[in-house]
Amino acid sequence: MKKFLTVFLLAVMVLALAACGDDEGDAAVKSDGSSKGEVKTIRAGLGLNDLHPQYKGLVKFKEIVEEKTDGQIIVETYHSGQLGDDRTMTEALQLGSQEVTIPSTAPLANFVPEFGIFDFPFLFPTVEVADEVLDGEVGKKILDKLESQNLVGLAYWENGFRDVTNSKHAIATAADFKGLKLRTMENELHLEAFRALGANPTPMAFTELFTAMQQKTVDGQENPLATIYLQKYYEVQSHVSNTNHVYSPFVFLMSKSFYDDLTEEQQKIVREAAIEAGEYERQLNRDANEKNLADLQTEGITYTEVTPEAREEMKQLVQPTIDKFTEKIGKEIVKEVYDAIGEASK
Ligand code: TK8
Repeated sequence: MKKFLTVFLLAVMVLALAACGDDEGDAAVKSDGSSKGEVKTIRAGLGLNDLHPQYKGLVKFKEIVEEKTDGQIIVETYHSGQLGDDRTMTEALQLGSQEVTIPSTAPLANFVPEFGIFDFPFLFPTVEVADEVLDGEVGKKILDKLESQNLVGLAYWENGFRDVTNSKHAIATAADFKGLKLRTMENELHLEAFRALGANPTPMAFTELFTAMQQKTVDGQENPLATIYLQKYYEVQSHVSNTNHVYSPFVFLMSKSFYDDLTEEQQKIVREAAIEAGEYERQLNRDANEKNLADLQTEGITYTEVTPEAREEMKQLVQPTIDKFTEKIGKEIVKEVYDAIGEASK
């Protein structure tokens, strides 16, 4: 009996040691066999699918970070709303149950109102001006406001100039918006701007959009060409117009609690990787614009060119919305953005 107990206790000790050994196995081991310390995992979720430049940019971020940290930080990538929509993933970052998401600025206006400025219709004249303003002083000032929401904004990426699609008729002038049921992002300003154009807008999470168009709950939506083509909206929409009514940035968001737990060197690596991958993503998005439009037409979508005069009329109609939200968000910061646009446009 005594012998049995001795063997049993020995077996228990061996198993306990082996179990401890497994925990050690979780710590990354460098090529020379030395321990890298605890491996940190970034769960990065996107709303768009894996064909979109946004996902390709995230893969670039993953490659840079895993290489530069020698595997101390690993990045798990999720697309097509697998982890939720922009708003719910942003809330997950605040709670610390997810580490990265890259939403459009529009839903972010619900967390930091100043992001609403980037939804002012016809704000940015070109992508070059947008880059200079967003990557400059006032863009950084607005990113820094995320910290009060337990979020860190590491970089601006590109969603792009937004165009309207619908399943009813061509949109050439503001009058063509009349009565159209258009899905907008969950943002007061978008809603009011499309009401001012005569549409009948409804806010909806991106993850519900395709089904809503399929079931004719909405007649149309507005997004950049890459999204319209790569999410196959040509299957449920018959018309697209180059309204270019808003230039949408994405924001590379990280959970502040996760960021604060990184070493200074790791913080530098993830910040620089988000910027480098963002430059890559912006270029991918721009290079594909012409082909996306051509491919949409090949798939049977009717393209309508909006004339400068028609766009000017749209600008007049949405000006009261811009004036109202300038008051709401704050005249000073809005002026800073417009001044930066003026500078960058010279
Ligand atoms: C994707 C969204 C999308 C946005 C929208 O997560 O909601 O229409 O333009 O890109 O952020």
